Amino acid sequence: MDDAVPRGDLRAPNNLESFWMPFTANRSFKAAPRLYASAKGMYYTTVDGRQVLDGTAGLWCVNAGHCHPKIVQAIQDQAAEMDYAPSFQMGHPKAFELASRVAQLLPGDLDHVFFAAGGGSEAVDSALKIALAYQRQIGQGTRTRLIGRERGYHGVGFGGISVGGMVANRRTFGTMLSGVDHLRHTHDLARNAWSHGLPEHGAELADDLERLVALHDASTIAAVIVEPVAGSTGVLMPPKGYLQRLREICDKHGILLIFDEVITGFGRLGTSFAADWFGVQPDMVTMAKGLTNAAVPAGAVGVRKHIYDAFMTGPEHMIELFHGYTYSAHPLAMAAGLATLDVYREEGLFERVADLAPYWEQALHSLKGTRHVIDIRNLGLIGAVELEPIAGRPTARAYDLFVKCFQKGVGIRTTGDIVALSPPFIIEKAEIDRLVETMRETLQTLD
Ligand code: PXG
Ligand code: PLP
Repeated sequence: MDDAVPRGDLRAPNNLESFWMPFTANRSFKAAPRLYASAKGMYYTTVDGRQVLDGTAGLWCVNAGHCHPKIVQAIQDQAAEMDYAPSFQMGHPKAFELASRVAQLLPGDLDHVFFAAGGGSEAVDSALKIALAYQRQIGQGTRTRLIGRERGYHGVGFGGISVGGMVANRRTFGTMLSGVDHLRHTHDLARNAWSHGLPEHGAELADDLERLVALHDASTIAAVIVEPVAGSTGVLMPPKGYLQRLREICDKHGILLIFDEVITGFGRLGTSFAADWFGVQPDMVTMAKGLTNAAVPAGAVGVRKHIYDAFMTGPEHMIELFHGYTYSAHPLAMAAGLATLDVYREEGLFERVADLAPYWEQALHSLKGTRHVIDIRNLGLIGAVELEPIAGRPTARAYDLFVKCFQKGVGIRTTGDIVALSPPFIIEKAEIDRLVETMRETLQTLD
């Protein structure tokens, strides 16, 4: 801090210290910051004027590419027309418009949409609360247990970390929600390494749900939540038949199935939702990220008709669900969402993902045999390159790769010793080549 400016003075100078950065090694970052100043299409520009190819669509969210003129315009117009309107006992037209557009896009009778505010974490919290309230609403109030999966990521709210299964996100935060249990994860390099698309082995891991039913009894279980494709933990594809089996077991026992589609929703696999790609109908879908192309924070839960209907019973003047956020259905988010859905359709971006997926698969798998690489995974425009960890120094090798690629103008993301890739859908084949070649040549030079 500049001591010449006293505390409480609005002219405080800029410094890197005050911002406690999320999910960041703050001290390393502040010693050698990586700062983006602007973005357009596939590229960020750093504060020192370097272009960086965005291999991760921000954090899996800028599906249509950065600063799309149509989305920018919609947000600017909305900010000038109406900055904010409450959604508690009031409304504004774009919220209803976006809900019906999203409902149309969702599979089957997922025809109602609840808007969260900030993103996926709030969407997940909302879905878990709706699941519990629904069971009570239909006279199944003993069903209070929530089931997640090891290695799952469902954001950082207390609900999300409770059903989530990433140890570092949980271990320092006390007891979290009670009455939660977890399915085993499906990662199995011994049987499934080098799979193209879905792995062959592991559908039987869905039977873990039967084991949990035998342990706790179905009458205590409200819902199961899984990512159809696990992202944050390092990109784990569901084994062939796994999600179908999970659906069957949920049906058998009256358990709601929630797909957390925060990263898979809005075209990432080449279909509107992963539920479409897998042909499995969940009871609820959580979404965020691609909903607004990340230009304004927003999250939502898609809900099947019978769930919504179950709440529409008591006296009509009564609030049916005591849940919502100040910024649920925020006008800027709704405007951004409507423009985003227009862009996806007009530019055929989901189809583009489906068309690019085979090229993406070939390009990524060409890294087989490259130094340190022990597995490669792909589906739609998602990719993962798993590295052999340095003995005694987990994550160090992947972090090194990330920093060196950034210096070469290529943005990748790592989690543990896994590189996770998820480019905007507008990526060109030459840019896929550059992403892969930069990783290949950098990996050869790493310890
Ligand atoms: N569910 C899933 C499946 C997610 O992937 C969330 C919930 C939480 O969303 P918010 O908007 O509250 O962050 C997510 C978010 C990464 C990465 O690098 C992934 C996420 C967020 C940040 C980084 O894998 N996923
Ligand atoms: N904390 C306080 C003191 C509040 O008054 C509110 C909302 O009115 C909240 C938290 C919740 O904020 P949000 O609705 O933006 O999640």
